[in-house]
Amino acid sequence: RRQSLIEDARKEREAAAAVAAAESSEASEQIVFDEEDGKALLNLFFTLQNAKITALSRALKVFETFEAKIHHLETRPIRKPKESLEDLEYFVRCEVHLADVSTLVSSIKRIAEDVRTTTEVKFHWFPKKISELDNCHHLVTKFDPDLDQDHPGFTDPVYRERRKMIGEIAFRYKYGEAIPRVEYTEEEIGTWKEVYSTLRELYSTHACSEHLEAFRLLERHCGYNPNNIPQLEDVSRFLKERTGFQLRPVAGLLLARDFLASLAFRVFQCTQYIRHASSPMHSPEPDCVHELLGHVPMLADRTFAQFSQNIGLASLGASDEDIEKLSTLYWFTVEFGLCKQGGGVKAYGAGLLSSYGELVHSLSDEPERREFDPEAAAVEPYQDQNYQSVYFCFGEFSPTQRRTEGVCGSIKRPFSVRFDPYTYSVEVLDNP
Ligand code: HBI
Ligand code: NLE
Ligand code: FE
Repeated sequence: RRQSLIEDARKEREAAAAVAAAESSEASEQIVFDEEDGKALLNLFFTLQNAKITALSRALKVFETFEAKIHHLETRPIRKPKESLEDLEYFVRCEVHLADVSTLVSSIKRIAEDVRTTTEVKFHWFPKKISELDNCHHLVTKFDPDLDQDHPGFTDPVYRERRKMIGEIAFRYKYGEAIPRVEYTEEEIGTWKEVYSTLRELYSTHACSEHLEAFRLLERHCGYNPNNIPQLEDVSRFLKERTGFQLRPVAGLLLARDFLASLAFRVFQCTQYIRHASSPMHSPEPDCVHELLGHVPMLADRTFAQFSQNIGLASLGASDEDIEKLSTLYWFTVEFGLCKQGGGVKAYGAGLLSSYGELVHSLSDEPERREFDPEAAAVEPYQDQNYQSVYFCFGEFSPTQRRTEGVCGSIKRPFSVRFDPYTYSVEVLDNP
């Protein structure tokens, strides 16, 4: 009997969804959520004609159908302005799947009058196992060479075509597959060679010891040299052996939420195309130079890998404001961090280690350098078009890792997560 009730509820839900989809005029005034599994807190206010008792039970049936958890249910007298009649208003506060909000509301609208609603997102959908990163592919079109007139490739149709082709690899990619190899053109290898040779000279004086050590290994085992753009599949295998991090291809700048979520599973979303030949010294967007020379060597360090994963774990299901904070923290550490080492200041941020223009700038007298403070770094404004004017500098990785965990720990969620390294999944634990 219970089984058939559930079955009925499911059918009703599907039918209601179909009706709602057909009511396209109504859809425009509703919030559309494409989240599969996140939760919303929904406040509904409505009246029922003549306070008919059958209308009330039909309304309640809707909540049952959508498995809405009712937090509060209240009837209160109101005076309808026109009729100046005493009437009853119903107020329901409930927790419901994000994806069901609009269907639930339109179902109530068919039964009740004067329906008003407010919605808050309780938490966002997030991947629970590594293969679900296949759904974390939402691109930001900010630096797209097809759309952004300031992109150095905007007026270069050959470059744009190439980006599309390499982007296709990422769009088609599914977790578990080998990352397809790209045969880079002579021009692309020329760009790589110029950046590689210049940066390699600078590293000995400008890069932190962790980067230098990993770089030596990459040159020995992973085909890093001025004449070869390493293949993501080979680099991914190397990283997996060192720290358990692996790469997956991505077609450009990702939504911060998706990008950070992958770090929780020790996956780094990695671009495969290269910057335009006309701007080798700095690019505002990630490209394979940035990933391979900046990020990969750092991800080969155990402490740094753990630090990156911690930011990722804190981001799962977090509010938009907290995602913004974690992105900013990520920006001033993983991308543009400096540290004190051997009596000098060195770079460990990938955005510095992949741009010879900014690497020199960051260690010159021009920018402001502040001592790292995680709370301050999580809210410092920044721009992503040109060199930074402020950098945060810290002593070593380990003490910072603990202090950053403080920021990560301050992220408020109605649950906590634990990574299971055997199954590459996260367990979600409800807080008491
Ligand atoms: N997407 N592909 C990609 N690479 C990044 O380094 C990256 C991103 N999206 C957002 C982002 N970095 C950061 O600005 C943080 O918001 C996480
Ligand atoms: N500015 C960096 C570079 O030129 O390599 C890329 C930064 C990406 C956030
Ligand atoms: Fe980056």
